[in-house]
Amino acid sequence: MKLNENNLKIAIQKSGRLTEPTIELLQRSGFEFEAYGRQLFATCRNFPLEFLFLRDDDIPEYVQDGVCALGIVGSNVIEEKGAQVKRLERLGFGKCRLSLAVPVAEKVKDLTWLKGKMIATTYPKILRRFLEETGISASILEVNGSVEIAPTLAMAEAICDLVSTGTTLRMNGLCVLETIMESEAELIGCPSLLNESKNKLIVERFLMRIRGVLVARRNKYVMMNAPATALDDIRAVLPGLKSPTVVPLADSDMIAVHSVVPEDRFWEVIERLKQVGASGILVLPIEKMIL
Ligand code: PRT
Ligand code: ZN
Repeated sequence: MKLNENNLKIAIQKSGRLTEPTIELLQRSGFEFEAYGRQLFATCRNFPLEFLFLRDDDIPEYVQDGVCALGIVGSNVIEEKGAQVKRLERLGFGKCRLSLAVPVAEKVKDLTWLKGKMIATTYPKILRRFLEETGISASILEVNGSVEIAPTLAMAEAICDLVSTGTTLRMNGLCVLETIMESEAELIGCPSLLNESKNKLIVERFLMRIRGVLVARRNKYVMMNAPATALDDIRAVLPGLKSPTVVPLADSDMIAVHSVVPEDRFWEVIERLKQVGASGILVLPIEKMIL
């Protein structure tokens, strides 16, 4: 298989935590391609797009340098590499926090404890910036992996590492002292390539498809029955994109109301809808949503 030079290229993680959700997002957005095994790239069957499978650490630079027009990688890697890329969209998966953690047994109260201590991390740049901003003079030990065992091995007194469930910290007798940054997978682009006239339209079409899935994931389609007299109250509760669809029912005192409700306010809205008289509430996932 040969790379088609005219196609837009997108860098994605070859094998790791972001690989599966990235491929799932792209396929759900309608891009058809094979993503198996150890191949370096794949061609999209129904869109002028090539997928390059890389180590996540290399993705920001590949996009900055224009080897790929687009890339999907964690905010933590983008920040650590300091790459000059356009941050196009937060993707809602691969969520974690970059945190400072210390031994539970030390009963540390605040950041000043770190003064003069050694902190092990794979994120020296982000950590250095944080220490400068907070005026704490501590040393940084750069390690390549298994950061969490550094305190047990007496290599460092604290660590700065990614945390998601917190299990790894707990298993190593550590706890979070401070969170430095929140991270999730992001879609990034090469500023100069995105602006090239030959790419503009294709990038726009790519973004519309991705955003169609992202917006749909953040919303639910809600249908309910209610007394016609409750309509004003229901409208006041619904945060909908535009006015809800209202359908008369056979029983003339009743109406059906359809609307879109954001996922993050979902239960609050449903509870209030019930309070103002809605019943038979049906909730449906949305496949795609184009604004
Ligand atoms: O081979 P390659 O270089 O491509 O992959 P990698 O080994 O460097 O990265 P990978 O696949 O482990 O992670 C890719 C990205 O996933 C990271 O850059 C983050 O943006 C994101 N991510 C989300 C995480 C985590 N959650 C996570 N929990 N990356 C790593 N972890 C590790 C963390 O380092 C720690 O060891 O999981 C452990 C903590 O997890 P909990 O659940 O025990 O708290
Ligand atoms: Zn990596």
